[in-house]
Amino acid sequence: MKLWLAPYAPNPRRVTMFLAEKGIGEEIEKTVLALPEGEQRQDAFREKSPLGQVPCLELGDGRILTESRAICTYLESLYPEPNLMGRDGFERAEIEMWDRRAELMFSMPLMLWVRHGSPLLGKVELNQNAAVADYYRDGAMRMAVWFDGLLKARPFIAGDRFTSADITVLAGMDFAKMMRWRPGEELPHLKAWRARMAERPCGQTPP
Ligand SMILES: N[C@@H](CCC(=O)N[C@@H](CS)C(=O)NCC(=O)O)C(=O)O
Repeated sequence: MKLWLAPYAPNPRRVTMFLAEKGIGEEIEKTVLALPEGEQRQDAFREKSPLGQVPCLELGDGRILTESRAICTYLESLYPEPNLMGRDGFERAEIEMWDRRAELMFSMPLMLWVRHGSPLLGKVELNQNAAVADYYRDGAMRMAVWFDGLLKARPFIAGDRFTSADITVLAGMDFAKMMRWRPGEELPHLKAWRARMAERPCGQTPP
């Protein structure tokens, strides 16, 4: 299998963190694209990933998957242990619920804040808009408070064990370092969770 990714890109990092937690990071061939140079928009790559986005996974038989969560779902089926996405129907749905909340309401707003607000992303987000950056920052900060409250009563995003939902939150939060944001004393539970994540295989993966 081949995986296309890019440095500092949070969605491919969801996959590399997932691989790290499975302990199979070395088993997949990786190709690194330079997003600021527009390599993701070149025809050869678009034939694989029509939206010109990473991550992109190509199987040995040439079949392609894009979308970070879909790639993780497939990898979970190949490498079921340690389980990161649920063991039975209810648990799978519950983890998906938390993963989608994490992605849609927190990590994606964080990513859009960075895309629209960081001068370093000007060659990737070609329509940067400061008002859009502010809008998503405010939404993400409201959700940071919500997740902080959640983590007061549980050790992980989806409950009492580490899952793909933790990876999704971590990917967004680490990307937001580009805006010099990280949870501080005002978000003690999110800050403590981040410190725990740093000790895990996912926390050791390069940005
Ligand atoms: N929903 C997709 C989003 C993929 C995505 O936005 N990838 C970014 C990097 S994090 C990208 O390839 N951007 C290239 C561009 O915008 O030109 C996923 O979860 O994989």
